[in-house]
Amino acid sequence: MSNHLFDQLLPQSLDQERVFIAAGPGRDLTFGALQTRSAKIAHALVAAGVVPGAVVAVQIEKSPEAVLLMLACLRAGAVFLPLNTAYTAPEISYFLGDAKPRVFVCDPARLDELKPAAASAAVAHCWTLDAAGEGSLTQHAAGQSPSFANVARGPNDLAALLYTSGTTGRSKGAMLSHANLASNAAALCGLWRFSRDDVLIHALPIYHTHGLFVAINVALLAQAKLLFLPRFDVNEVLALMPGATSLMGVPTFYTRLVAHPGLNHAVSANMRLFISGSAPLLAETHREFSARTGHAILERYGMTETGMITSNPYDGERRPSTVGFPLPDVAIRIAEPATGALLPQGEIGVVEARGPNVFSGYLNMPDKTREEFRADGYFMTGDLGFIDPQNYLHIIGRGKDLVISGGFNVYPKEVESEIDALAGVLESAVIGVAHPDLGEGVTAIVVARPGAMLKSDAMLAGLKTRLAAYKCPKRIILVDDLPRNSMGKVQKNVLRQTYAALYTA
Ligand code: MLC
Ligand code: AMP
Repeated sequence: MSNHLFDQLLPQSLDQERVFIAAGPGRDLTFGALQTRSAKIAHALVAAGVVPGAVVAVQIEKSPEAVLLMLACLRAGAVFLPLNTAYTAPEISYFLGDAKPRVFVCDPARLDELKPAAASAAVAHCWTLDAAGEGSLTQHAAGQSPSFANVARGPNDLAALLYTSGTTGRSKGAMLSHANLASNAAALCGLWRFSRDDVLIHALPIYHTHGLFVAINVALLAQAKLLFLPRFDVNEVLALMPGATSLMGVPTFYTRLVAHPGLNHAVSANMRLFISGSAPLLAETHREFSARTGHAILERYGMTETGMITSNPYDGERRPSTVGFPLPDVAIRIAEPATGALLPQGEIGVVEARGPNVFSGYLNMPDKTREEFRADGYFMTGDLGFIDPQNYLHIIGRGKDLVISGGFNVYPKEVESEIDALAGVLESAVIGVAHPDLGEGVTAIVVARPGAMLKSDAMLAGLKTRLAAYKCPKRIILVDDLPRNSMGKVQKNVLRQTYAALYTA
């Protein structure tokens, strides 16, 4: 039966012996193994009561088996919900409560800690999978048949649920359909000329759009090979480069590569393409990378809700500080944020996008969904930008209060709420401050209650039990009061100016 996305990613005719994921001795996955081993997992899911449309949530380390699980979910008609491995138990509790998965797969080391969250969300099965591919999931799959009749799924059926933090503090589950993912993968594969000859260094996490759908789906469509690293390590990436053709990364990958003496023309001679996205790439990094390697980094722009929206060209000029042109079938426009009135080319406004890549809405949040779409179907990204005379899109800031640290989004409101809940805190303001490694560093400006003695270390320790480590402030600054405008609103722009040189001075 036809399964829209899976049939495109893994047609039956593939060369079964070819390696898709190279992940070290004994861990490689061939295209044949992708079929047979994902079939076994799909049977295990169905046996656990995963019916079409049911959610399967996972918080697992990166491994080839995690990719098999994603494919198994597609085949079983389930909705795959990957969660950041850094999330704490309170964070997981929210996601499980909102998405109500039938099965939750977590790391065996965290099973005891996370079981109560699963129980209170009435999750039927809590399974485990570790970085080595071991766990109860593997045991459930072991005795199953290596062939599976895929559940029929059409273009509009949901394939994945990805949470993005909300400006109000509550994370929103973006519902992504088979067609959203299939259309984006096909567009990128063509645009970036991926083929069977490609060997892509995969050092990104696989719980976000970038590492999961951009990297894995494009490589699958092209029948390329992935060199799978558990995480980004600059030495390992440089060591793999002579045997690879391409790299996808967040800007921090590139600033770290540029800072390494081993980056040069020789080491990158076999590479054909370096792609950057998820956060702004500094023009300076772009230029230095070119000077050191002869390669112009190709910067593209996207979001969880939309997949990729624009990309610099493969053949034409890849312009620093721009994110290029809309993908085929994707339309973008610049509008006045408050009224939605369209702005003339060159003027700065909110970037809006429409196309087959754009999600269908946020789970359980019809009002929020309506608020973020215009009546004619354009999605308001919340990013501010303009289109230059040569039609390149420039992202120059964000209308939304958001910090992007090393490619991870952190919503200040969520961090402020947790800080404000700490004993002795009167109020706080969280801002992003230019950071040489992470792009922006999460920074908290905190006011104590009268008479309270606050200590940054103790505050951080408290925050780490509640918030994923990447959301925790890199610095906490104690002040007597926060700057406010005449309406009483905290002036974050003043704080950003005051602390602009915090990490660079
Ligand atoms: C890790 N830490 C971070 C962090 N990553 N802190 C702030 N920001 C980050 N991004 C914390 C750890 O918790 C740890 O804290 C300390 O920093 C050192 O951790 P590390 O493990 O050594 O860090 P490292 O592995 O070097 O990670 C940095 C990184 C990684 C940049 C390589 O964060 C990364 O791979 N980022 C990619 C994010 C990504 O995939 N984004 C795509 C989103 S999709 P402690 O306290 O324990 O010492 C999207 C759409 C689109 O945006 O367009 O693509
Ligand atoms: P996420 O919600 O994690 O998908 O993050 C999406 C956000 O990342 C976008 O709304 C942008 O703010 C930002 N982003 C992604 N790619 C780029 C880029 N190339 N330049 C600037 N910002 C980017």
